[in-house]
Amino acid sequence: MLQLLSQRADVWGEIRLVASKRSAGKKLRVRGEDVLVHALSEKVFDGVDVAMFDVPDDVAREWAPIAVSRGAVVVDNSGAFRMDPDVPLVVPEVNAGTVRNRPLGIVSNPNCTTLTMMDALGALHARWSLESVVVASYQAASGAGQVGVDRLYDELEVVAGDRTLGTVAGDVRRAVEDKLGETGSPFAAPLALNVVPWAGSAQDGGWTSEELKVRNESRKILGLPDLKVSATCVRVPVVTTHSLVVHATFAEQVSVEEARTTLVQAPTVVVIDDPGSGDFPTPVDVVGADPTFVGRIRQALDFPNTLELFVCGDNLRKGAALNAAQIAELLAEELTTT
Ligand code: 11C
Repeated sequence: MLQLLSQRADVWGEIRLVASKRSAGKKLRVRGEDVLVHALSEKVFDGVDVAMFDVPDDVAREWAPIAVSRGAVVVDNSGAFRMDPDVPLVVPEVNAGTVRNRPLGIVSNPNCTTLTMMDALGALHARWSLESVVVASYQAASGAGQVGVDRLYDELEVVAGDRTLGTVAGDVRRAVEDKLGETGSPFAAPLALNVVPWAGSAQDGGWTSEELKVRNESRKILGLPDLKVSATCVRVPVVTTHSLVVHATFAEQVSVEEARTTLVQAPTVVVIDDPGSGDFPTPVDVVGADPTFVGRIRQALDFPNTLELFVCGDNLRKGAALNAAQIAELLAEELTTT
């Protein structure tokens, strides 16, 4: 977030940094200046127009209303308020207008997996009515935070150099657990040399919280409360950038050429789709970039109104900090023009 605020247009007078007591007193670099970190308190929000929250759900639930009571509009990156009907869930390229309808003074930033496909699906839905989405995610370790990135690198160090690993059931797990212990991983299984079909917490019916977020948040952002969505979320040994395989069905047949043109014309979507020349997006080529990257656009052979897409997006940028910054900029524009 600090990096993004340093890279984007300066619409902010003062940037005030707030954190827990543990970090208070430190200085962090923002927009070329060393800025003091304040301890979280009610008073610290006085005089703040827009408060960007990047904290766990329970902290957001407690402190967002306090920031609002002190006069700020809150942009919240947690899951605490996303499905509240009085809180808009905003992706500026898709539903920017909803930001003004915020009776609680809070605007939510969507989950990174949902965000990875929203710009592309929003552009297609604006032209052809979307009826259903079946999606499988390939989620990066950084979705689980710094602890996830550290764990992936630690596991990769354990397995590096042993060319026998991954050939016998249980050998990778044993090697990782012997060196790193059986507990302490944010992932449900070893991530090195593996894929793990689990992200988030357990929910009814065998679903994960992440899969339900993709369903519920997509419906809310696209304004389609009955959109049929089915998601399976999978963690892969990638540091940063989530990828999604999207099976999107529309009310009518959509030609690949027209879909490609629509996506190319979408300002924040980049189409890389020449598989014959080996051109398609992959996480290692996308990381650090702002747009949504789309490739492998195909007409599903047995589903006449369905397109298959492979989508990649940096989960820390568009999937989190960038979208939150864009929302804050919408608010800044509104607050300076009204
Ligand atoms: C992950 N998408 O990759 C999650 C992280 O609802 O904001 C973000 C969770 C959220 O693990």
